[in-house]
Order: sequence, then C-alpha cells, then structure tokens
Amino acid sequence: EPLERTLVLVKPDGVRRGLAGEVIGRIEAKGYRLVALDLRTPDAALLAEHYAEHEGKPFYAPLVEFMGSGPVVALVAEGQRVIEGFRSLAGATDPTAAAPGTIRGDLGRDWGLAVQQNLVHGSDSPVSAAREIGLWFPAL
Ligand code: DAT
Ligand code: MG
Repeated sequence: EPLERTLVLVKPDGVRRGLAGEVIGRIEAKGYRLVALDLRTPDAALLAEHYAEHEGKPFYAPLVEFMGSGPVVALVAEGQRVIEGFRSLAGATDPTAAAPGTIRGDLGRDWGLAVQQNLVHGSDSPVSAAREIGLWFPAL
C-alpha cells in the first residue's frame, strides 16, 4: 500500500489546555511519522478556504471565529492509511459521543457553545488531505 499523508490540527482549545503534546504523542505512538509541524494562529482567509465545505451551515461563523481565536498546531503525518487511521484516533465529531480511547472521547466534552470544541481536525479523504496540506504547508 502507498504512503499517505494527512493534515492534522490541534485546535485552539487543545493548545490552550496544554494537550498538543498528548495529541502528537498519540500520533507518534500509533506509528505515524511527522513530516511537518507548526504553531500558528490562522487568519480568516486560510480558515475560509479550509472550511469552505461548511459555508452556509449554522455553525460556520462560530467555527471560523473559534479556530482563529488562538494558536493551533498544524502538522502533516505520514503512513499507510493515515487518513483513516487518524480519524479513528480522533473519534466522533461530537466529543460527548466519541468513544473512550479516542482523543475526543478521552479529552473532550460539550462546553455548551455554538460550535463543538473537539480538540482536533483530521483530513477526511485523499482529496481533502491534498487540498488541506497545500493550504497549510504550501512548500510541501
Ligand atoms: P469533523 O471535524 O469530525 O471532520 P465536520 O467536518 O463535519 O467534522 O465539521 C467541522 C467542525 O465543525 C467540527 O470539528 C466541529 C464543528 N461542527 C460540526 N458539526 C457541528 C454541529 N452540528 N454543531 C456545532 N459544531 C459542529
Ligand atoms: Mg471534517
């Protein structure tokens, strides 16, 4: 099977809570390789492109505001089936429903806000991964 790459973000809630290392550790412990890593606060233009598929949904504006509210850790991880594998490590979108053992299930909860503050983003397909890696790490 060919090597795959995925874009992972530790969202502002994860960085604020000091959980970036925990997330990176789980990715490394699973056996994936880090190929790029950066701490930055994304601007509105990057977030609009990153979340273009959600434009028009009720949580879109709160999502973009939240994602720009502080630094995120952006990274590219590599390995066979890493796209599926990281989504599995992350768990379900809703951290209350996410299974224990997953990042969201172990470390996340509902905070009563308009957007799910669910700690991490992971690309959901090879096409999304290529697009997102190009946005966040144009030099790769
Ligand atoms: P995922 O991050 O699991 O790929 P997604 O792409 O459907 O989920 O949504 C992007 C983000 O938007 C998600 O991580 C949190 C937020 N979100 C999604 N659905 C939501 C909802 N129904 N209410 C509030 N926030 C939501
Ligand atoms: Mg998604």
